[in-house]
Amino acid sequence: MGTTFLNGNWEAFSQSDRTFVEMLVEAGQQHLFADWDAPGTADDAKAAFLSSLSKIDGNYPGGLSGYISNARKLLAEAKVGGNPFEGFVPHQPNTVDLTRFDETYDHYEALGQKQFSKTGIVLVAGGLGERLGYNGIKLDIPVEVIETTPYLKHYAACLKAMEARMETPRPVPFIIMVSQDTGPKTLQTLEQNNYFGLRKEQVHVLKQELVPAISDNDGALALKEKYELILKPHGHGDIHMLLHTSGLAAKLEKQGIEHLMFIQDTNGQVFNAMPAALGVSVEKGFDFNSIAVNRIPGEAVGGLAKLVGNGTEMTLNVEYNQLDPLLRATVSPEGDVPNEQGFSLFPGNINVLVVRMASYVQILAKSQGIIAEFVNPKYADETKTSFKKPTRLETMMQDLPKLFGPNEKVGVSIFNRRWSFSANKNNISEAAAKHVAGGPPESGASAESDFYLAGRMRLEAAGSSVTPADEELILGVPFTNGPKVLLRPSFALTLSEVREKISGCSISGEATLILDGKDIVLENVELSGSTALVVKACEGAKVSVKGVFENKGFDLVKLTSEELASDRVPEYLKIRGFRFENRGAAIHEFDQPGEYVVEV
Ligand code: UGB
Repeated sequence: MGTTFLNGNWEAFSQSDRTFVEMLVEAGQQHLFADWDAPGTADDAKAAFLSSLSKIDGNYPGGLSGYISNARKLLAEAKVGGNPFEGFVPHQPNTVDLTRFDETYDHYEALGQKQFSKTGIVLVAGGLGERLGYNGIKLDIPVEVIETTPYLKHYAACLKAMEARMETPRPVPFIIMVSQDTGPKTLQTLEQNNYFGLRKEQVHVLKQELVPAISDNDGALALKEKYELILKPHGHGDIHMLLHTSGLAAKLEKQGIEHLMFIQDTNGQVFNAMPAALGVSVEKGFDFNSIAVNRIPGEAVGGLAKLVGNGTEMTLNVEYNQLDPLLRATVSPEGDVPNEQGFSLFPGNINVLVVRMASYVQILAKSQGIIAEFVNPKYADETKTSFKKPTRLETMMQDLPKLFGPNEKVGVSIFNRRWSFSANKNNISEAAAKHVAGGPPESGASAESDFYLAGRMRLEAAGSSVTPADEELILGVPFTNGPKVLLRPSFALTLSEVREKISGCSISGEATLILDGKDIVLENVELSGSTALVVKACEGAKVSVKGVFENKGFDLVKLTSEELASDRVPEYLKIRGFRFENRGAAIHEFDQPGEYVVEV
């Protein structure tokens, strides 16, 4: 090949470098080498550039040439601007309503619990959380600040609790997807905390890589400067690729894992829904079960819809801005209209997914784990010939059913929203603005408020009397300061367990109840005012608690404007605007097996 554009560097290339560069030139990437300095100048930068290209080539199934040809195809489609749902008519998906705690809910929880030993948990945690603007990884942020439990610790505790409920305990595989932004800190947190009691071998950290940005419709890779590509995130759909290329999905299937549950980094509620969602997947034989919430028409949350047409049907997440026009163009001239309860027929996707391993592994093998990539170029003008800034291919984990055939079953399990989803994604001012606009704030304070709410919901399901404190606004974000109920996963993972362990209790106002340990039983316990009761029992410690407790408990202290601006105040407090101070909570800890009574 003609190598004059390489300005004499060709001679210095190894044979494998030559083959690689030839491949890139054939794929239309000659510009990457066009301005090269003569040999002797910037040789290290050239070598580093080639090695970064080669690393990217190795990471993507089909290599860089595959990435470039996928980009060209998708960019050509984007230019035409066709309707991705042409020929499809949206219908209500196949749903299971789990918004109420009734016999159906118990039934699915019981089924789900039996499935714990055949389930793995997949946590996608490669995102930086730019909307939150937190200096650090989101998994390190505490979901509550009475005991300051980081999200990762909470998730690990849920896995340990699943193991403790198996007939023959086995470690629950825990797959964590990280990125170059989150990887080192995630590993550091795991190491420093001894994997939060999990076995190191059960934790599989997979790293997603960035992909090259593309500067034109021909798939030209974009340069930041000479010898350096612009790289961008490829999206949370990378998890499918990594589970395939690492061989982990296939390996876990061989080890008897039948379901994987995919979760996000800051949704502390997700394990509330986990047992029942698993139960639904088992009983209904769903290959893909989307955990969803009721959604008000027009709400900025993707809607789950069964799309029927073109001789096929598929249940998919349709972004809210696409759903309404699709409805208007097909079955509903008024767009997305509410049902009698005020909800859309198309439940909201919260990106918690339960996937059946057998079909998943086959689909990964067929697709090499590249799940429905898409491109979203911002064109410079109507000719759509150039972009305002380089774009890239992206993929989303919820798009897996796009690869399903007629035999794969997709269903939707609808849960109470605040029970199953309350993420920490927005900084205080954005959260306050969202609240004013009538939407969920999804911030540190609202996530913490809902974390306590889930505890109250469990108590109520067990027949306790629960009277909440009034909701207040802290820096414009709603927060309910009680009762703050933390029934740790060790204590209960299902409603029936709470019923077995708690009877005749009453809790009100700004009181706090924290129970951590499998064998704690509460009978006729009363907590009111700001009273706090904390009981922790190790394995083998059986604790029976009775009586009317009274103390000053935990006091909510709002941060002053000086504290909010101070470097000495931890950022995890500043993102919520308050902290708690212990003014005399009753704390009972039992770290030796035995039988104990706490009675006042
Ligand atoms: N994530 C990764 O692991 N890698 C990435 O490259 C990107 C993200 P965001 P997003 O909860 O309401 C999702 O940024 O993508 C992880 C759904 O697509 O918090 O804007 C990241 O660490 C959307 O349909 O959310 O939107 C985090 O754990 C809706 O459900 C997770 O992916 C929306 O979430 C989500 O990333 C929502």
